[in-house]
Amino acid sequence: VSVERTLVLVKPDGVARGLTGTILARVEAKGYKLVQLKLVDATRELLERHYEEHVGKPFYEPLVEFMLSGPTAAAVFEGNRVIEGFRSLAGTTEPTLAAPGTIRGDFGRDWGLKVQQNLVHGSDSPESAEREIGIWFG
Ligand code: YYY
Ligand code: MG
Repeated sequence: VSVERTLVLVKPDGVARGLTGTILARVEAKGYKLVQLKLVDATRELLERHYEEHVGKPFYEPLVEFMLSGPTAAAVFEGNRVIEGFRSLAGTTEPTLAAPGTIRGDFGRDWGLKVQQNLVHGSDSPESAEREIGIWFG
């Protein structure tokens, strides 16, 4: 087995729509262990660090503005291959294309160009997970 930790965010759209518990419950029901949890009013500084790899891309500024629009639920989950496993639960980035049965596929609205409103974030590698958990939980 390969026990990992991953950062899971329920983004401001998910919190505002009252889906925080529903989303976290799916991850727990899969068998992953919730090890940290808090509600965060993200700052621009925090988001610049979190989305460092996307600085300069066309969607970067709207993404940051969206993430500043309300609180985010930040969680750390632990489990065997949870990094890949959570991304599989989340579904692909664009909610319209995300498969039914995934978080984004079941709850994501078609926001047209507002791809950033896709409910959740999950770390994409062990290195990203360690970096992102440090940013959100210190
Ligand atoms: O890891 P994931 O969240 O699925 O996608 P990323 O490529 O890391 O992009 C981060 C975030 O940026 C994505 O969740 C939505 C937003 N975004 C966007 O608004 N427009 C794009 N063309 C690509 C990503
Ligand atoms: Mg990503």
